[in-house]
Amino acid sequence: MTTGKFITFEGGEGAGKSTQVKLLAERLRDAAYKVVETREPGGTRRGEEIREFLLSGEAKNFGPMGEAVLFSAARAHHLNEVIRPALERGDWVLCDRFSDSTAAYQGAAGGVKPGLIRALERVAVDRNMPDMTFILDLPPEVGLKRTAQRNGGGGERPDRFEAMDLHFHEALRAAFLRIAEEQPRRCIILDALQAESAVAEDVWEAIVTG
Ligand code: Z5A
Repeated sequence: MTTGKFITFEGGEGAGKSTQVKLLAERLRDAAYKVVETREPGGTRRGEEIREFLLSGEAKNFGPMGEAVLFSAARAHHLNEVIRPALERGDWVLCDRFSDSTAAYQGAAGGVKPGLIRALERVAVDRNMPDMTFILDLPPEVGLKRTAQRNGGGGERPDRFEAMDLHFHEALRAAFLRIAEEQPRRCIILDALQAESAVAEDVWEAIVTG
């Protein structure tokens, strides 16, 4: 593990992506690697503004295609400002969601045609696909229960995507599994029903074996 790698974490709500980003970052830092932790949408000041616009539901009237364009614009900026410079320095970049989320949420579950999703990916991401992507897989009802508990027993309003029905979340799960099947060299499916520490062990094993 001499130079940095671009690692992304994908999956449905409450699958444990943010938790695993933190655990892997700690482990890499303990091994003296430089690590940048980031997320999508977000990662830059402008990206966080677009995040607020999208997750508040204000952009919903643009429809899934308009939202896909906004996610992609934020992504292109994030790559230019944060991800590429970090990789050029030799740092590791751990990103909570990336372009597979656009393919799953706006594409498979949202109905934007695969050709349009691929075109957006070519424009926003080009050759900067992740070296490795962990797909954290679990039944959506378990993930949604976890996020409701984390948000204080459901007292907080769900965001634009958390508020979608179970059918949408099941379509998402199937979409992530399909992406992993289509791109087995990049994607690793993890059983996210396991304890946090067990998932973290699976992540670490994949990182060291490479
Ligand atoms: N979106 C999109 O539509 N298109 C795109 O292109 C992109 C994104 C990039 C971002 O929201 C939203 O944007 C997202 C998709 C959409 N939809 N929503 N909502 P976000 O970043 O706020 O939310 P998220 O990405 O879905 O993450 P999350 O809900 O915060 O979940 P998570 O990061 O996967 O899980 P966590 O925060 O690590 O864990 C959740 C809770 O479960 C927490 O209390 C943990 O302590 C607990 N946890 C974690 N792991 C475990 C295990 N293994 N066992 C038990 N409990 C656990």
